Amino acid sequence: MIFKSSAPSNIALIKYMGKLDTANNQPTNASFSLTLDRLTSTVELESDPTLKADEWAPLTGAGLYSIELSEKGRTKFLNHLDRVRKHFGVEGFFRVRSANNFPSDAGIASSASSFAALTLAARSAMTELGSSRKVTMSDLAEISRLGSGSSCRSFFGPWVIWDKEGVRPVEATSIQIDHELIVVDAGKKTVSSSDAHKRCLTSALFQGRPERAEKRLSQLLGALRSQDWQQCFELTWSEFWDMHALFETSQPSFGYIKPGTIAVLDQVRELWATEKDGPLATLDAGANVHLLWRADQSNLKAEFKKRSGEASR
Ligand code: 2P0
Repeated sequence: MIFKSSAPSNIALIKYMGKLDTANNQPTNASFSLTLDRLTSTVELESDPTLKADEWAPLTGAGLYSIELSEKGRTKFLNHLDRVRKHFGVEGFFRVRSANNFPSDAGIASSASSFAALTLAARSAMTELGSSRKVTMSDLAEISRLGSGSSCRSFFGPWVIWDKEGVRPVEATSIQIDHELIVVDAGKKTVSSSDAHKRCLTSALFQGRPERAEKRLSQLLGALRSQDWQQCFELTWSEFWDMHALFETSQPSFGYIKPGTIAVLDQVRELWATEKDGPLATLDAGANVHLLWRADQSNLKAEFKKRSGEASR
């Protein structure tokens, strides 16, 4: 029997960075994200009574780009499957296959979508294979969080808060968003997100970080509700710099920002300066720039593209 599920990625505007409890992915502060419905991971579980352990392989198929997982990545992924299996109290092993609908060199982290898709596929499998345990979407998000923190936000959308009370969708704004990713560097990260969570705690700037993130979250929700786009831009901008400053001031320091990142950010700020309007910009734990345009900004987006093309000539 084969069980297949897909789940979307998400981009945080207020970042989950720093854990109170590493084993449980308990965050030091609330985070807030936009679910990226067009960027998905698909996981397939094949139940096979002859297997002596779970196995992982890339999934192939139309519209899919296969993933290559490191040994560490496979172990983390299969450990999560085991966690879900134990939760549902079902026996038996699976052949696990996974892929994304975007190329792995597109610079998009697929941990959130992959773990969410694995949790959903595993739930289907366990239910079909005899578990009578009932779970809500919130329960599944909580289980998924234990595998990879940011994945819990992928169970809802479009806007999602993850805080001390759990993870839930929030009616942040009626503004329609057009997400664009500017790929600056598609190479592999030298410091994984999980390590970044640990190392940022060594920064002197970590003092006050949870309070700054919480304050910014409440300000950003206010700005989104009142449709004060410029304020949304300023808050989102400060937030990603806050996170990257933690990286750069860790002991020892590390960083993801590349010259190309700065060039794109300069162009964004230039657009805001000349047009008094522009996209929200944010960075993940990587060099690539995520831009959030309002749906009514298509002309401005075209102008930005034209200017960026001219600047890179
Ligand atoms: C986020 N990131 O809020 C932040 C911002 C990256 C930068 O959550 O260790 O893969 O699996 O819980 O979720 C990436 O970290 O880390 C992340 P684990 P995860 O999206």
